[in-house]
Amino acid sequence: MSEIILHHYEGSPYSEKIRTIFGYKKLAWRSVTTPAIMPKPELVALTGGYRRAPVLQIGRDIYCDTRLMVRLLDRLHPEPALVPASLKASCMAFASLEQTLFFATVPVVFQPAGLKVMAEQLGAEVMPKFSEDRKLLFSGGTSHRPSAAFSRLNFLPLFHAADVQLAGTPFLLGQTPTVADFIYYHCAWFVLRNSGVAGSFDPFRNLLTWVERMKAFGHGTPAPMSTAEALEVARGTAQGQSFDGPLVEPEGLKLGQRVSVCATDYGCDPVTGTLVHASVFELAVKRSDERAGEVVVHFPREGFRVFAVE
Ligand SMILES: N[C@@H](CCC(=O)N[C@@H](CS)C(=O)NCC(=O)O)C(=O)O
Repeated sequence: MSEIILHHYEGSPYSEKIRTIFGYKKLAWRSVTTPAIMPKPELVALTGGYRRAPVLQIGRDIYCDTRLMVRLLDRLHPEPALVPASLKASCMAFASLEQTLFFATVPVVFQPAGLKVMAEQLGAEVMPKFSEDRKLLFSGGTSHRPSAAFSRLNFLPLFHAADVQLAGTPFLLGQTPTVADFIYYHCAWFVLRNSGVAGSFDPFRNLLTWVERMKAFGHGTPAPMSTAEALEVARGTAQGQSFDGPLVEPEGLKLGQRVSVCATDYGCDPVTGTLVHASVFELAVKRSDERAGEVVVHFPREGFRVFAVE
């Protein structure tokens, strides 16, 4: 089987979700660093337009969105499971809470004390462009940049609830971790890695103990890879990965048709190609790129829309 390649950057919370899952599943992987802001020419050569972080690559198959990556990783490496059958509905409930949690934490980091540290972390040249980039990220989507008012209403209740729950159990849904823990963890990590605002978690002692438990999983075994090498892997792989779930064609569309797929919430840049699979779990589009060759780009069905193009 081809290696798992993760395109990500250090400060990305959703990337930390996947890196920590690699640690929990004890996986070896190749690490390609992408820019935190546009332009991301090599990443876009692989995805065809999708710009968010992280992106997972196996050979010529490119997986967008961590929700799909969680399914893929449980399929390829079932033990330990992120979504055990006995907790499936509970895991889905946490998954639907993920964006609320993330949007509650972003404004905490974007307070003046957090921004100061963030500027040091991102580097003097990136920071001034960051705000403009994120404005563009949210243009054309159904979501707005998370506001301080939203955070004030959600941050404390959501993390207080987790703190209370973690008083009686080592992980959110019991004795072993599930995807619920990785969802909460990457949001907490985003705040805790920023010394300007990390103190926001001081009241939550059980949560802080759990954070140490999560951190102890590490990141598995990463080995660096250049973007050029990742493009070469895509070009040089003939064998594709299997698809996720039985065929359920989207309304009015057929396999083989030329389509565009894009996220509906933010980062809505369309990816255009031939529809090669559609199930209730994923949409897959085959496209050809000068640098990446023929690739198959996979998206979750949820949170993405697909439409015919000429
Ligand atoms: N639903 C997506 C969200 C991904 C996301 O929002 N990632 C952030 C970074 S943590 C992002 O892409 N920000 C813009 C960028 O990095 O260009 C997922 O689960 O992968």
